[in-house]
Amino acid sequence: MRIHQVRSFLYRSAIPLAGVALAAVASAAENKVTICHRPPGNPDNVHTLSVGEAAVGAHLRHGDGLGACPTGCGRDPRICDDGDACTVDACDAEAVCHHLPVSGDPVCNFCGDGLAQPLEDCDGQDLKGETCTTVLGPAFAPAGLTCTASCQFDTSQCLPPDPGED
Ligand SMILES: [Ca+2]
Repeated sequence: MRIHQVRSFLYRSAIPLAGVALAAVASAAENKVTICHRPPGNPDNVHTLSVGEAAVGAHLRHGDGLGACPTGCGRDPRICDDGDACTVDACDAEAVCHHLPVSGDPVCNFCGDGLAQPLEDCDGQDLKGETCTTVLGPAFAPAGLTCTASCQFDTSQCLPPDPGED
């Protein structure tokens, strides 16, 4: 073959060969399955494996699971415990810890539960027994004290005593 004939032959051959090579790679990738492997006799060594499709049945029979092994709190929800008795600790489906404040407990500060806890001036109707007089002094009548949505006293409605009260 002359050089232009060789080039032409290589060009014609390369395309089908590249196609075969790509098909082999794709086929190899399709035949791999991700499993969570629990080694028999060594259950603490749980780890994610990629195995051939043909081996999946045997793995499932000895207790492995399909898909990657859970990680983080998905594997051990106890790691979400923040040691704070005023939060409810939970692990969600994405293995992310959540710490939700406890509502309605006399010790746990939770603004909006209607109970004035230690770090709050007030909460809703619970003014801890305070009045305009106790908060602002004797120059104000008792009535008018309210609580803001952020659990602080609102004294905007506090007024001096009615002069007729004397
Ligand atoms: Ca509260």
